[in-house]
Amino acid sequence: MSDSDFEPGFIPLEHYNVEEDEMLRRAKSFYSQMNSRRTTRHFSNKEVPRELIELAIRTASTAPSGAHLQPWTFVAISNSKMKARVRKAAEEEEARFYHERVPDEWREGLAPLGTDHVKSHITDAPWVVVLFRQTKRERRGGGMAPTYYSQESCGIAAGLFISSVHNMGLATLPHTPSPMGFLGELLGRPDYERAMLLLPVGYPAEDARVPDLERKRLEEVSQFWD
Ligand code: IYR
Repeated sequence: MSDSDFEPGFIPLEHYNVEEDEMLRRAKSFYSQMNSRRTTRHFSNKEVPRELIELAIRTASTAPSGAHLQPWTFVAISNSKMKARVRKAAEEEEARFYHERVPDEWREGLAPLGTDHVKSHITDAPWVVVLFRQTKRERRGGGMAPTYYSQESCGIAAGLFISSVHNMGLATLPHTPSPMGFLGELLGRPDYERAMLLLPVGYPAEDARVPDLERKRLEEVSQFWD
């Protein structure tokens, strides 16, 4: 098939063949690498070059998305004053959550994680990245139009961001201060963007700890119809 056989707007897929035993080797190696990822709340304040954060955002932005609209904005903050303002506002919301709003069964579910309203990771980590989901987009001809499957699209992008950060040897934590409206206000985002995740990125602290948790077995998370 020559290039001219393609419909306008299409180009040939660049795909290279991988032998099956090499596939298995790569699949095992990637699984092992990802299985070593843990979420910690303890970050060092050691600096991280901006280029690494840019690469994590570029990687996240390779995610497939509804109608290829890429309905996300990653706001990366290293400015100490802004991190302090974000932390203060997040802690105010979280204090209300932990002291007033959290239902008993949710409190039970959180107990093994040892979380509370104190969010030191926001000022300890050298970078805080906030993922905003775009519920609308600017239309080429002017005016606004919807985005499609933006939750799914941003969820996939977040997964790629987390994988990229882990793969480069740094740590991150998907933090969900609730409600998150304050982030759009503080960071000056348009009202059609909704904050979805706050991700501190940095080196884990020397004495970083993680809860002693296990992952579900394959049989618990899958069903096969061979
Ligand atoms: N947003 C709160 C509570 C919280 C909720 C879940 I679900 C977690 O997995 C962890 C925390 C907080 O960030 O502390």
